[in-house]
Amino acid sequence: MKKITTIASAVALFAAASATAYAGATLDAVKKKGFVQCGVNTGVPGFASADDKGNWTGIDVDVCRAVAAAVFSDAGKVKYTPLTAKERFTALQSGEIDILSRNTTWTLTRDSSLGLNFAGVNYYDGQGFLIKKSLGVKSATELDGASFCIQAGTTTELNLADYFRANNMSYTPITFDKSSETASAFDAGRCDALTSDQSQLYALRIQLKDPSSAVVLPEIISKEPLGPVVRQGDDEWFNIVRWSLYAMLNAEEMGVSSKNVDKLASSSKDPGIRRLLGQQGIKGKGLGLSDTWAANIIKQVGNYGESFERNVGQGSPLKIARGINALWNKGGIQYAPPIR
Ligand SMILES: N[C@@H](CCC(=O)N[C@@H](CS)C(=O)NCC(=O)O)C(=O)O
Repeated sequence: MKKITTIASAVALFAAASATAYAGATLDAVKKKGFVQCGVNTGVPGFASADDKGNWTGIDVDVCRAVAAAVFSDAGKVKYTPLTAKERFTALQSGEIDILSRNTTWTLTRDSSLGLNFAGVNYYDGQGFLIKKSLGVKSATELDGASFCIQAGTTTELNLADYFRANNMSYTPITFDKSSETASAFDAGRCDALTSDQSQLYALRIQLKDPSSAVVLPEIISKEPLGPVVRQGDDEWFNIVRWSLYAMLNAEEMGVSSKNVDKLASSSKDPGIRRLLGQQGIKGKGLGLSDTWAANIIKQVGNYGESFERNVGQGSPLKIARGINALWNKGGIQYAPPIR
């Protein structure tokens, strides 16, 4: 009995010691190497994709850029690691990347037993279906017996199984590791339908040989809150990632954008704006950052609305409406705690 107690307390001590040793370690390591290593997807337009010069853009990429702007006053200090759905969590757990910002759904399992922490939600999504127009189907409930092109290692796989079981229908999954493979298999007619987060369906559809040959069905069968993820055990880094996103949301709410941030920093008398831009209040102290951490994010990356419109909204080929991703006071559910 005594032995068991000793082993148990040794384990507890080890856990406590490693948690303590880890606090703040990521920020120190990131500062030392001079960049943020960010895990992104292998290419989903609007979320993360690289041009032929290797420049990455997308709403997920903007989270990485925001953190770099907060830490280094330079949004360009990011290196990207493209990851498939199956590879992403190991890359974060092993320390290969500092942040995973890859259309990743916040779930209980991932937030707890994988040893990870979700720092917020940068896009509220839900799972949908893309089908060939020629199938003549109007609703997902008519898809009994259909085959689905689907990506391995995703919540998509799990939700599809739940949906078909709940509706007493059968289906055949055809799984792939990369979205490009999933999309070309669908294009080549290897499956009746493709299912993924709805935003990604729009991104995949524009990559088809004939985008007008496919339609997105109206059903949304799940909740997919997508957001940046960090390792458990480093609260300082977790806070930096979480508040980098919150700074973008608060900036939109206060009407502070990349265009007016300099002017407002020097002339605004609004106490909320002054706190956001490091003119008064706690400034960068709580996060261990410079006083202009949020101003740097807004100037170099933009506020949340600017990032949304540029990457997935009206300024992008996807033209996705803000919908539930509008701010809480504009009919949506995007909401950030106050900076004070
Ligand atoms: N949000 C879901 C799905 C994420 C996912 O991996 N979706 C695919 C479907 S398009 C994707 O982004 N693939 C990009 C890639 O292979 O890099 C999850 O977290 O499991």
